[in-house]
Amino acid sequence: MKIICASTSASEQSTWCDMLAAALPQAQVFPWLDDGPACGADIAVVWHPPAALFERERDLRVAFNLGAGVDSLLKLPNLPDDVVIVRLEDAGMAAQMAEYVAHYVVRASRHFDEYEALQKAGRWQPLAEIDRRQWPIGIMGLGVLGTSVAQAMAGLSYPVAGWSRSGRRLEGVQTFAGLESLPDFLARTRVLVNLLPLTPDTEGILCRATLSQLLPESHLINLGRGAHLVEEDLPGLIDGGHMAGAMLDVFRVEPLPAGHPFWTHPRIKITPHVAAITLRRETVEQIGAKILAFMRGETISGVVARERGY
Ligand code: NDP
Ligand code: OXD
Repeated sequence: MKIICASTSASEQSTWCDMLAAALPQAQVFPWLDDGPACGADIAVVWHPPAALFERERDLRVAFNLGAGVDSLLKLPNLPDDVVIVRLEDAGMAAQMAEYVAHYVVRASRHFDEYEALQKAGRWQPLAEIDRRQWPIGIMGLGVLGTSVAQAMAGLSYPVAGWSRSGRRLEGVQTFAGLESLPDFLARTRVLVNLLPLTPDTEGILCRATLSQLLPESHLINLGRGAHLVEEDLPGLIDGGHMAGAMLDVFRVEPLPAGHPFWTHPRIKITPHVAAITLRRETVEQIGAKILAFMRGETISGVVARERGY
């Protein structure tokens, strides 16, 4: 069994190689080298690999993505049709996503920003009690991560709805299916959480036309990909008073360029694509087990449907 590992930096790559070699002692593990020879790998483990990988390594049967989103991998021009693409499923990311959303919603709905300001002013002043009916949360994408967020927020008694292609059902969550139901889903939502994969169908889906259908004083939490959001549309919706604020983890250009208006907008909070970090131990455990199952000819989960784009 030969595995080639390609990641975004030499040090990242060498950590993944060491961990994969320790988890799969029967495998030969090779780091990607820009000017190296082909190593005849049948398996690739990758995060944003160079396009040349799939030109040089002609024996590949399967590529395991070191993340949940496969948008950049599927865009590689020379990705062979017969290489199976497998994405990461949860591996510790679902709990992180739930924490991220809970942090934002609880902070906003329980007035924690105002209490911070009151403390600075030396004032003891209880604010209005929470009315959870005023905080309907809508989650776009009810997959592995969206489901975790939906269950966590429903567990905190917020009204939760989820929107997906198939309209998959989830106990305690109102579900909506497909484009025709998007207006109804948006019209009942005050906190919109995006956990869609980036595909030709979802690019630019967070724009003036959709965001202006949200309830007044709405909030956006974008955790999917930067290209889901038409970035120019957001500040105007907030400054105009229709939206109350946003928390963004992903951007069209990452790192977010210096001088970008999001850096300084008073009602936009940003984090540097860390909403759910790939956890090394859980990831190697998952990919290691799937590699063994794949090589035994077993069916594995997380195989990407190329025609759907996720
Ligand atoms: P899944 O594949 O498990 O779930 C995707 C969900 O999106 C499914 O419910 C699917 O519907 C729905 N969906 C896809 N296309 C459409 C569409 N056109 N219309 C409506 N619904 C659609 O993915 P994950 O939950 O594992 O991950 C989601 C995304 O989160 C990743 O693709 C990645 O971009 C992002 N991510 C971001 C991270 C960060 O740190 N910011 C970390 C990890 C992931 P259906 O159920 O019907 O198939
Ligand atoms: C992912 C990511 O897709 O880190 O896993 O964004």
